[in-house]
Amino acid sequence: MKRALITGVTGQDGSYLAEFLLSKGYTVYGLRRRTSTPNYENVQHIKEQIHWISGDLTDLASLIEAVRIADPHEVYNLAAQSYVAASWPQPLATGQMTAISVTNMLEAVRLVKPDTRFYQASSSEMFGKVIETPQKETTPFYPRSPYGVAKVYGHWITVNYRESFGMFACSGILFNHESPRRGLEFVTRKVTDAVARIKHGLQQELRMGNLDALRDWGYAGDYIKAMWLMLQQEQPDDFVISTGEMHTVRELLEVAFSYVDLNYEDYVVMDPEFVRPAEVDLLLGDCTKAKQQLGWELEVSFQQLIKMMVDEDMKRVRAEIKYQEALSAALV
Ligand code: NDP
Ligand code: GDR
Repeated sequence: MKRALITGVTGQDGSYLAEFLLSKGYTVYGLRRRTSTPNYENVQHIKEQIHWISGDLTDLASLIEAVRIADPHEVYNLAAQSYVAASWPQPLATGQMTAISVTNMLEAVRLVKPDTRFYQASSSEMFGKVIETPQKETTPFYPRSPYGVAKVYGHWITVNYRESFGMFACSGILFNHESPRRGLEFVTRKVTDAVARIKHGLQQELRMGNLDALRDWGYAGDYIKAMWLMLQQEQPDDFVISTGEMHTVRELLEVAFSYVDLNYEDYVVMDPEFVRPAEVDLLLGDCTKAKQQLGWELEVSFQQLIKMMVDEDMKRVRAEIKYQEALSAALV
């Protein structure tokens, strides 16, 4: 039976990956950091099946101990400060959590169990400013945020450990991927949550930034399968994972609002607070290599993804309203 250690297991990708690996019969170890309020929302349904290990990405000793306890065949390094907009006000914390932490995790593996297969969650944000489109494994990086810069470090240190120490270390360059478990500050979820709240009369407007940005949005449930496939190959390598289709934020608004018969123009308000100091105007991935070498295929389209997210947010908001009504009735 294979053992996997996942960092970032409470996040969007970690929760889908844990489900997927459990369904394949893996023993799953999850690293969790101490927080004042425990956050198990994404993994509540599989919480008892995960072997929890306490640790923090910025604390090498805790990572060494995590690798010692899990004795893993595979490590998926997903944990990071993952919100691009937060990386300008917190550039040093982002550097620690998104860049240096990768070396911490690689060192923990190298010192305790160097034959472990290692996956690094790299990002299309490394491409940043458009140099070539569509972007593929050989496209030069030109990051446009402290987050993007940190991910470039994480990518190259992963390649460096592969080439220096012969470790089975892969870097997955994943384009934006979303789901009903996406954090509420990311644009897709911010929009689908607002659609549900506006439809139920709980919100009157939606304050947004740059509506012209173009993104290549896929479904997280499809993308975590690519992570696993990378670690099942004979040789370690780096792969772009994307849909090969891009849409503007404006199109996202159109799809989400019109799905519940609303017009986004009646609700969206431009707010400079959500405009970034430097923008990545366009991301479009070419994942030919992953399709050919990994046999990876996409299952959920952009339209299906956004509708799935609106459906889930509508359900959640209805449940919240019912709960509030029941609570008020009980207090009367
Ligand atoms: P999330 O923000 O949903 O999850 C991040 C996870 O990292 C959470 O479990 C969080 O724990 C954990 N974490 C953060 N800081 C620390 C720390 N110091 N020690 C231990 N754990 C920590 O991200 P996603 O699931 O969306 O993304 C997964 C990875 O993939 C990230 O590295 C992200 O940068 C990268 N990526 C994501 C893409 C996407 O479109 N989703 C695209 C390309 C790359 P807690 O619950 O305690 O906050
Ligand atoms: P991104 O995702 O920065 O691409 O990083 P995000 O959803 O935050 O932004 C996408 C685009 O939408 C524009 N935008 C807004 N974004 C947010 N969050 N809120 C707004 O109100 C808003 N208005 C317009 C942004 O300017 C941007 O162009 C995600 C993260 O998951 C990273 O961790 C990951 O590495 C990359 O995707 C690939």
